[in-house]
Amino acid sequence: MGKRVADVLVDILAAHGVERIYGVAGDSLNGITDSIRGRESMGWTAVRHEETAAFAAGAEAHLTGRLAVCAGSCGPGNLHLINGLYDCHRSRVPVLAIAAQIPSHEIGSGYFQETRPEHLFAQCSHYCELVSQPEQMPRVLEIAIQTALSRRGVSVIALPGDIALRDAVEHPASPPFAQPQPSLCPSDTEIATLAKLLNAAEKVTILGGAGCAGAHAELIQLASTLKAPIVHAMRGKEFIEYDNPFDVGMTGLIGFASGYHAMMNCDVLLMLGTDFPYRQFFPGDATIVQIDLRGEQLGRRARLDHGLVGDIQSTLAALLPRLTQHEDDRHLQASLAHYQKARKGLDELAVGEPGKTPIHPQYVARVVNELAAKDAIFSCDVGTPTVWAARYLAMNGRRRLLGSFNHGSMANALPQAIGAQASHRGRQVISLSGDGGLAMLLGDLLTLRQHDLPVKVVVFRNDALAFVELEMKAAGILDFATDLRNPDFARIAEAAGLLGLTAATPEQVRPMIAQALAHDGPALVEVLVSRQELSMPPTITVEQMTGFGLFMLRAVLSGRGDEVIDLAKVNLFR
Ligand SMILES: Cc1ncc(C[n+]2csc(CCOP(=O)(O)OP(=O)(O)O)c2C)c(N)n1
Repeated sequence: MGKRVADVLVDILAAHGVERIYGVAGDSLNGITDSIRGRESMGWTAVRHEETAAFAAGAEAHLTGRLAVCAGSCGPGNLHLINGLYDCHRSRVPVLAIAAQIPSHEIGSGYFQETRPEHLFAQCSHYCELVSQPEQMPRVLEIAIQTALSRRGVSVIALPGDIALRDAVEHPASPPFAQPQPSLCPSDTEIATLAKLLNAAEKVTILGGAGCAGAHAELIQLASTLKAPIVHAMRGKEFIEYDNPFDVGMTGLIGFASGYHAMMNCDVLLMLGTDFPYRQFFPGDATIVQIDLRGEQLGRRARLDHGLVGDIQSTLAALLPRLTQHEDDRHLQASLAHYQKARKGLDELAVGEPGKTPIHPQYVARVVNELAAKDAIFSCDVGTPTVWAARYLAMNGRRRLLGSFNHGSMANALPQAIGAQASHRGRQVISLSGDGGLAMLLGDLLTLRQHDLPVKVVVFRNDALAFVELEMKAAGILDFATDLRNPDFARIAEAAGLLGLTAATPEQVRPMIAQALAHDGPALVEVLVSRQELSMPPTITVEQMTGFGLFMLRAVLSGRGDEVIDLAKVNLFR
C-alpha cells in the first residue's frame, strides 16, 4: 500500500525529531493515529482534555527548544486546544497544532461539528492553513513547522479527515536542516552611545527577562562592571537568579520590595530581553534603555530614552569591552541590603509553626524547594502558587520553571507537568497546583497513570479562589463567589491510581512531601493551607490602598471584623 497524506505528515514530524503527539483521538484524526500506530519513533500521548494537550506540548517545546505537537479532532475537539495554544503562542514556544477538519466536501454546509479552524486559531498562531488537497502536502506542513520554529510560536494546520486518508502525491520532503542561530547585535554607533551613557551613570539597575537565556556570564559581568543590582521578571527567573551576587529579586504585582526599590531608585534602568508588563512599576524620571531581539517590543511598556535591537548575549559581549569599571557601589549595596531584609521577611513567613493550622502556604513552597532535586522541573498554577514559586523556589541553572506567565491561564500546572515528564522521563517533575486550577482540568490526573508519568502534584488546598479574593479585597470589594467546596483530593488521587496524601498539620508537610518525591510513580499531596495569606505587591497603588481601607470598613460593617484583624497582622510592605 502506498503512503497516505497522514503518513507523509507523521514521517515529516518524525524527521524533525518529534517523538509524540499529545491529543484526544477522534474519527477525523483516524488517518494520523493509524499512521502512528506501530511506529517506534513516534507515540500518541493520550490526554483527557485537548487543552491539556496544548499546554503539554508548550511545556515540552519550552524545555527542549524544539518543535512539539498537539492535535484535536474536528470541531469541539480542536476547539478545546485553543486556550493552551494561546499560552504557547504568547510564551513564544514552537508548537504545531493539527486541527482535524470535517470531510472536505461538507465544508460550508453547516455540517455536524463544523467550525472554521483557520479563523478560530488565527489570533493565536503565526501560520494557520487548511489543507484541502493532497498536493499541498508536504509543503504546507513544512512551512508550518519552519514558521513555528523561526518565529517561535504556534502554527496550525487544519486537515480534513478524508484528505488525511487520501493517497499522498509524490513530492519529496525536504530533509530538515539545522535551525539558523544568527547573532544579532546593535550597530557599532549604538553600542558606543550606550557605553558612554552607562560609563557616566551612577546608579544603574538591570531588569532582565527570558531574553537573558544563554547570557548568564555576560549578564553577571555587566552587573559587576556597573555595580548594578539585577531585578528579574518572572520568566527570567530560571535564567538569571542563580549564581548571581547581584540578584535583588522581583518587582511587579507578585514581586517584593527590594526589586521595586532597586528599579525606582536608579538613574539608568537597563531592560534586557523583558516584556515586564506593569507600567506602574517603572521609574518615572530615570533614563530607560531597552534591548530586545524584537524591535516591535521596544517602548511597549515604558517610556524609552534608547531602544536597541539585538540578542542579549551578543549585545553584552560587544558592550562589555567598552565599559569602564565602576567603583561606587552604594546603589548596589543599598539594593542588596534591602533584598536581604526582604528575603528575611519572606523566609520568616515560610515557617511551619508546630500545631498551628491551617498551614502557611509559604512553608509548603519552602519545603518543596528544599526537598526537590537539583535538576527538578517545576510548574506552578496561576493564582497564589505562582506567587509562592516566585518567592520560594530557588533556581540553580539546572532546575526549570514552567507557568502561564504571559497568558495567565488557570489550570496550566498539571498539563505542563505532563508535557515536562513525557519529554523528560528521568527528571523529577513537580506541579504546584491550586485547588481551583487542579479541579479545572482534574480529568488529566488520570493521564499520569495512563502513561505512568511519575509527576508529583502538590495541591495548595485553601478552599478558595484565593488570588481573586485578594484582588477583590485590594479593589475594595467584599470577596464573593470565591468559595470552593472541595473533595478530598488525596482520595481522588488514590482512586486514580496515584499515591494520595493529605498534610493537615505543619508537622506532616515535610515527611509527606519527602514520601511523595521518593515514591516510584505519580503522587499527590494536598496540603491544607491558609486562605488569607497575603501575597501583596511590594508597594501598592493609591487606588489599591484605598481599596484595602474600603474592604476593612465593609468587613467591619458586615460583621467580619475578625478578618480585619487578620489583615492588619500582615505587613503589606514586606
Ligand atoms: C482560565 C482562567 N479562569 C479564571 C481566571 C481568573 N483567576 C486568576 S487566579 C484565579 C484563582 C485560582 O484559584 P486556585 O487555583 O485555587 O489558586 P489560589 O489562588 O486559590 O491559590 C482565578 C479564578 C484565570 N486566570 N484563568
